[in-house]
Amino acid sequence: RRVVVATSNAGKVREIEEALGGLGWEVQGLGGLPLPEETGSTYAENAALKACAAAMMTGLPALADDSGLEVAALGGEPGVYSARFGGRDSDLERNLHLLEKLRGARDRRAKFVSVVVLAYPDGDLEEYRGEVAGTLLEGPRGQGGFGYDPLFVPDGERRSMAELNLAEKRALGHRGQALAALLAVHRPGA
Ligand code: ITT
Repeated sequence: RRVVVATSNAGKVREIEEALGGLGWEVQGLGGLPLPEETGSTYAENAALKACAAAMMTGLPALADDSGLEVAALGGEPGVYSARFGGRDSDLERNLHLLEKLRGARDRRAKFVSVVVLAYPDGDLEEYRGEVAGTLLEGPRGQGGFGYDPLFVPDGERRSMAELNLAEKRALGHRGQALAALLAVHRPGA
């Protein structure tokens, strides 16, 4: 089956292709089509905005992910606003901003959340959610992944998310959990 991935984030594209490819899913990019502004106040709303827009524009089923990092010591921030945390423009600057905000903090617990929406051109929607709890390091480690991955160690793991390969991140991570739920619903014979 063919699906358009409605994201401008290359890291998400890699992870979604790795999770769905080879299981009979043909994943295609947005091909330069614009994504709507994320005006929602929840992951689910924003994921639906992106997926619906792409499904309308392409006439194909479209999949979007909206995700974020929720930091306990910051009352759950940056959460839905993770991509714009502190008004910083790059992953590196946002990671430095996060480290600065947490300087001296003893509570370094955080969780990643992902909501994946699969939208159809007729307006139908499916929603899947995944989460992973962990702790934040005092400095970055690893070259893989994207975003806050170099600062985040999932519970039960010693390596940061940026030290995991794609398959390992999928097995442990928030996006992998959401995509596994989607795959369970859509597996042949389900
Ligand atoms: P699209 O909206 O185009 O998909 P985006 O990067 O703007 O791309 P979001 O609005 O969902 O996506 O913002 C999520 C942000 O949360 C993302 O930019 C990262 O900073 C962070 N994030 C989400 N998933 C992550 C992951 O798996 N690893 C590290 N950081 C992640």
